[in-house]
Amino acid sequence: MAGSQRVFRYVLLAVVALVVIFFVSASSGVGPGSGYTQKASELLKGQGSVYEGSGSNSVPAAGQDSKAGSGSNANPIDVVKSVVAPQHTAASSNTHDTTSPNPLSTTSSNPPLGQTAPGPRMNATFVTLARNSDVWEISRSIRQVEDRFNHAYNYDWVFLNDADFDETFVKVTSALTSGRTRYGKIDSEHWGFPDFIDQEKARKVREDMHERKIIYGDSVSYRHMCRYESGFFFRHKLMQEYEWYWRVEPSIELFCDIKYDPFKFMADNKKKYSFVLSLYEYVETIPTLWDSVKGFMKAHPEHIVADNSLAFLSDDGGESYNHCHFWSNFEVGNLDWLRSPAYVDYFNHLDRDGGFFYERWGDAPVHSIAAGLMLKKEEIHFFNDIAYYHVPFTHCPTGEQLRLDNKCHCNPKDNFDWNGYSCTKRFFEVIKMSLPEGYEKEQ
Ligand SMILES: Nc1nc2c(ncn2[C@@H]2O[C@H](COP(=O)(O)OP(=O)(O)O)[C@@H](O)[C@H]2O)c(=O)[nH]1
Ligand SMILES: *[C@@H]1O[C@H](CO)[C@@H](O)[C@H](O)[C@H]1NC(C)=O
Ligand SMILES: [Mg+2]
Repeated sequence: MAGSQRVFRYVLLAVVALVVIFFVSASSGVGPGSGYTQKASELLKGQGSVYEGSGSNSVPAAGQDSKAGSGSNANPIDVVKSVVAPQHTAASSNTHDTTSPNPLSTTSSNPPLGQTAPGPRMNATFVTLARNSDVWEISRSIRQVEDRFNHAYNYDWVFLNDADFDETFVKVTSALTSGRTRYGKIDSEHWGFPDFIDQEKARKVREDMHERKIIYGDSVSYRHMCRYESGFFFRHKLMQEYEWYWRVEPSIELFCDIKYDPFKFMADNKKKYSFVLSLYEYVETIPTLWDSVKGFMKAHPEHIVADNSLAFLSDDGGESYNHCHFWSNFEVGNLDWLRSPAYVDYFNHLDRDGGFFYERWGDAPVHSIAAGLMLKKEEIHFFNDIAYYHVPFTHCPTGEQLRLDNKCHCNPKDNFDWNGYSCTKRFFEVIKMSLPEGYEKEQ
């Protein structure tokens, strides 16, 4: 009897094993996981060809839309999405749809994170300046912007680069975005040394700044980037098509849901420029910037607006600069203002003085000073409810209820706003706005 019991145990074990194998193979064959595996391997294949240097991996210059819809040059990822979509609808009516992994689902697309927001859309786009090597860092940023806001609004996203974007960059970024993606190459006259710059003098400055260990002090490309963001991105052919922009850099974080349209908020409230973080600029990078600004004010008094926020920039009525600026890695702003004669005259004046190359002027103080002198106070907006991180600073909204209502995941202790190195308190004073309720307890 002992022998037949053992045989029975073996048979039982074999049956159990077969059942397990059956379920595992069935679910991995058609489950959502397999869709992703396929997509991931396709991406890897694509990347491989880029590294092998197939020669045809560059995107043609400015003006290419990657999400062209149903045309022959349609994004392969969009094609995948549209092919599987109807099957998904059919599967979701099945009662087995709630298991995970779902053995009956034949789709690889996620249900939408939220419904599309009703109402009008502004003439607006996200804009990112990036290198191909930034692809994974910008992917993190895009994912957060989409999850926290754009999945419901589907605004376009313009990517700009001084080189051609490669296949991987285009594929990955267009897969992550809910709106149309567009890829532009920067004209060489917008990215390079103007002819009036003395190369020898500029080189000596870089060597000197390198020795003094000034951040990016020896970098040529960083200077081109700062000059481009100061004076040219809004004039790019692709950007000419929009009235509003939202700048996004690699490796940023958004900590709260954004449940309304910041572009529409700007338009409805007659705002032209906005910020979330402000601070004092590193003086070594801009020793003569204010001299150049004073030269501009003298040459173009007609561009200086009466009800400006000079008091945010200067403690002595404009004699000297206090180095306060809005951090420009986040900006929601009006492109028509940047393209206005006032701003263009301002940029040209600064550019002629050479400080983008003979010093290391950043686009943040350049934009901020323009906003402070050429916009009315009330045209500049502080977005307390857009929670944001760019190394090394965090803006975590003041006000616990606001943070809870918007599902924020930042630590309020990390908020930089009421820190002594922030200029945000000064901004509140200048625009005569009372500080947010409870700020004392959150500093
Ligand atoms: N295409 C291109 N983009 C650049 C270059 N240098 C910087 N950027 C972009 O310009 C922005 C600012 O650069 P980043 O390295 O973040 O500077 P930081 O934030 O001041 O430390 C980011 O969006 C970068 O991706 C460059 O040489 N070429
Ligand atoms: C969007 O704004 C740009 C720049 O102001 C303008 O040229 C374009 O006609 C606008 N598009 C629409 C649809 O309003
Ligand atoms: Mg950055």
